[in-house]
Amino acid sequence: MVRHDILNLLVAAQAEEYVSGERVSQHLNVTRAAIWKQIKVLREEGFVIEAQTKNGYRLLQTPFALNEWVLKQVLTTASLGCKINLEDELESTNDRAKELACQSGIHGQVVLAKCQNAGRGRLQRQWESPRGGLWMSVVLRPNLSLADASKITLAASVAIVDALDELFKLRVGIKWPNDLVFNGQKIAGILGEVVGEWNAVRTLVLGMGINVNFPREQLSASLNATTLQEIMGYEVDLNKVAATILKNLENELAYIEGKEFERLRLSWSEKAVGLGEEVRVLRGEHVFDGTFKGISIDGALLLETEDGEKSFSAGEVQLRSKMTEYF
Ligand code: BT5
Repeated sequence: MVRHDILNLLVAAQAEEYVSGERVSQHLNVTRAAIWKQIKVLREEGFVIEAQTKNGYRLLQTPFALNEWVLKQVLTTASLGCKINLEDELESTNDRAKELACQSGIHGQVVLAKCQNAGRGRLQRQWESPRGGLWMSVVLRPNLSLADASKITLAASVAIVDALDELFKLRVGIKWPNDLVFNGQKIAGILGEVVGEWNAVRTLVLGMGINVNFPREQLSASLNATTLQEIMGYEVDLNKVAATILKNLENELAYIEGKEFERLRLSWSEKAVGLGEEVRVLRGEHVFDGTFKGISIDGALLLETEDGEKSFSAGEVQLRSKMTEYF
């Protein structure tokens, strides 16, 4: 794409250096007028490009909005993000990723949408996905049994928490199993789905939704939710957030494939909210009260009750706090 070629030329220039229209035009074999047209499109996409009649062009700032070229520039992964599909609008990035997984099934393929019309949570719950959020799904074909593959959603929680800490010094907590919360309000959710029969294809789609660059008011008032913009007071580079999460996730996946489960259990536990506290677990009509002791190596919740220790796997139960408002 000519636009990407122009950007490549601009970043290849030394800092503070201008690239003349003449040079771009010769290099890409297009007219200077055509280049000017593309520069205008790039500016509309959020690139800040200085244009001086005498000196030429200079790239001053890349957009904070999702942009395939910028994302590729900041990605440091080996496999995750090897292929990127970025759409303006999708029903659900998980659904598109599943379609792509069925067609080609490339490990590491990433699907992003600037907004989703039918974003999904677990159990067909709705996931509100306005513009400015990070709505991202990754196709994974890990070398794991299904039981171990289910740990990938725990790894995703850890990858996101670490990324927000690394980039913004923001400490969010994990509410078992996969909700990310700040001051008790949900800021991100994770949806892992197996594609087809595990033994046949060993493919899963990992969806991650993070409320980033939009005000809290864009979500339904009834939700106990917050956004990064609300917490920090400013917008951030979505491409950097995505790239950092993918880097962390790639590392966590390598640990899981190397069967270093205790490492994942510990780093998950460090970030958990409610550990050691009195909680209530709801399984259908049944209520269990006890102390939240931690998670097992498989990610099951361990509850110390009057009748001894009980374990609950994710998906079958709901967790409630008995004391505070953070759940
Ligand atoms: C989740 O489900 O938390 C998983 C969310 C996964 C979303 C990503 S976005 C990219 C990919 N494509 C998709 O279609 N999905 C994934 P669950 O634990 O079931 O929580 C769902 C509940 O969270 C809803 O019932 C609401 O109460 C609440 N909720 C909905 N939208 C929210 C938002 N934007 N922020 C915070 N809470 C929200």
